[in-house]
Amino acid sequence: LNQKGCVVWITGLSGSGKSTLACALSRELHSRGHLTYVLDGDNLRHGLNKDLSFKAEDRAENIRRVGEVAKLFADAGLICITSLISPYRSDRSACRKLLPGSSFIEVFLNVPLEVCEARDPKGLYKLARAGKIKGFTGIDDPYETPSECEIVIQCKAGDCPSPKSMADQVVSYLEANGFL
Ligand code: GGZ
Repeated sequence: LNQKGCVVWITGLSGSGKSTLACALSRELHSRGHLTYVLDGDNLRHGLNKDLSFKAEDRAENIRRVGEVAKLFADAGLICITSLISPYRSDRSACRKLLPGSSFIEVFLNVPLEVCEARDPKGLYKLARAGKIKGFTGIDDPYETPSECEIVIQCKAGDCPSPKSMADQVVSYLEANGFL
């Protein structure tokens, strides 16, 4: 395996397309012969992190655990792609500190709340607006916009890049920085 491991940390609102990007990126990297592993927040909350709620301390613990696991994959030389809302800057920055050099690559999937809410693939925004889910990110819990991210993927209403073109943006960064 001739590959420098790293963590591609995708952050953004619920419904911003993090899992879709993670999947597209993973496919693209596989097709180029690279080993990847995707850690998806929503999936992990059914197993490793099923003891955790969405209150701030539990989100912090969720992100800490995933950061530690991502570090293990990166140590093994894989490109580990994570997709968690990871709404708090301090939690993301703690994960960054776990990784050596420039091998923590933060990707902000910048999709306006209105767009995510209009998509509402699981109907969670609707429930949050109705007060049936409390502490929902973007509604009554904060999302802190990244200030130190390596990549910003911009999406405006009615004008979002395709999953493939989002993945290509990340691939270009990985190439330019010696990870591929
Ligand atoms: C945010 C919530 C909440 C609350 C349930 N706030 O879009 P989804 O549905 O499929 O993925 C979201 C997932 C968020 O899990 P993460 O582990 O990524 O969150 S964090 O990084 O903040 O720990 C969403 C669903 O869980 N979900 N309740 N209150 N998202």
